Amino acid sequence: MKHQDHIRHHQEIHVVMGNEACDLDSTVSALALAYFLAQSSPAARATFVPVLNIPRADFVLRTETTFLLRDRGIPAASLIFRDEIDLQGLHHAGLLSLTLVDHHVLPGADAALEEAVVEVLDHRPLEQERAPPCQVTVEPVGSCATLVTERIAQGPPGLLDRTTATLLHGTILLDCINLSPAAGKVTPRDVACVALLEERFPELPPRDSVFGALQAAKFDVTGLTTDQMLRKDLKVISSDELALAISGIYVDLEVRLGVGGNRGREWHIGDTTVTPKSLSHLQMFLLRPGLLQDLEAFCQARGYVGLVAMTVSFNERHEPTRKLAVYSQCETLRGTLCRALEEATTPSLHLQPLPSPWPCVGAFAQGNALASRKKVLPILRAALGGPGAAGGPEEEVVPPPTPMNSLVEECPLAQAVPPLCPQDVLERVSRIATGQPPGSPK
Ligand SMILES: [Mn+2]
Repeated sequence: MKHQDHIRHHQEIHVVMGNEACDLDSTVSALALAYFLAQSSPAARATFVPVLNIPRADFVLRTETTFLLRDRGIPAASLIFRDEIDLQGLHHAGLLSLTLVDHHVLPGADAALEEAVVEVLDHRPLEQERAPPCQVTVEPVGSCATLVTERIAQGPPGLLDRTTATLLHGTILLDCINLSPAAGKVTPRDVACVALLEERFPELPPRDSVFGALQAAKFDVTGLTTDQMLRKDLKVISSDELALAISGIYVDLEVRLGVGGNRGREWHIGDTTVTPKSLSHLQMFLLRPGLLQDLEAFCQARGYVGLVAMTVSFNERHEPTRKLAVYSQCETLRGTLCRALEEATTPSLHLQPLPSPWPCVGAFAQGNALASRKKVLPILRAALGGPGAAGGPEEEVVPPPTPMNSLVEECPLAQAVPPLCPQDVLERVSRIATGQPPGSPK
């Protein structure tokens, strides 16, 4: 049933929705909880709908999520994205109940939906109190999927199926860095939930391979266009008149390994001859076919005066190497930005100029590898000038940055691809989507 029909038939819609970053935790928490609620709620009065809180066009950027759902046989076509459902309209018609997972403060644009919130499941520090009857579960665990797992485990027996368990298991492992205490994210409740899922479903793949595959998928940009690569981990800073994009760049595994059309190829940058094996991540990015046209189109479409691209890679000892490139068609601005980066003292970036294949791109090795984008942003903001630039707003563009993690270098996708499966997931998701109670004939 379409939601317009719900309005016509006065049928209540209960939406379960994650945060606007729509990371794996938000997605899986929404899917698993909506499915559980649909199965466990007594009357089929409401239809439970998991909503992914991004436009469908951005889903391709959440590569760890697309990987896990594809692997579990859940097609993107069965999902419902934020730009496909009129929550305000449903709410105005008095038909919306809203459960928030993996966040609990609605963004300003959604303030009108506040009255519809009936339940919250979140794992970040409580910023907003809600009065009963709204049910609030806010616990400092590593993953919201842990809270969803606990909730399902406390419910009627037999409602946890293998697909849901696989999704929750993978999400907790990814969020809690494979339950590594050293990473500082895992709590005893996350550990207990992973153990519970493994006990109920002994056929779940080993933790290391699940984590490795998800971690690799998160950073894999194979198949993304340059525009999508630039949007995957994008920040924008602006002065009164100018906006500048700063993108973390991840590199295509296939290109890095020199497979496909790149085997045996070589390029000339300045006096240097490079092959795929000797290419740095930055060079690989700069040598993408059609790069200059893509950069220009990217900046023009969004009103950016330029772009700073940053790469990070890690050696066997997990030590980072950082490089950056400054692109702008405006030579003056490009010069200003490059100089500001070269002359910065708080901190000094220790930049070494690198040969660049393009005159409108300045390329540098960043000797101070500890200076992450967080440290580089204020330097660029000051260079961009204009009143208020020093403390100006820094707009985080959805999706937010993918956290850097040295493991990306060592986890080829080859690991752990569990067998593809099941019809029942498809069916189930389409049941949730079309508003049929579980188990009812199609
Ligand atoms: Mn989360």
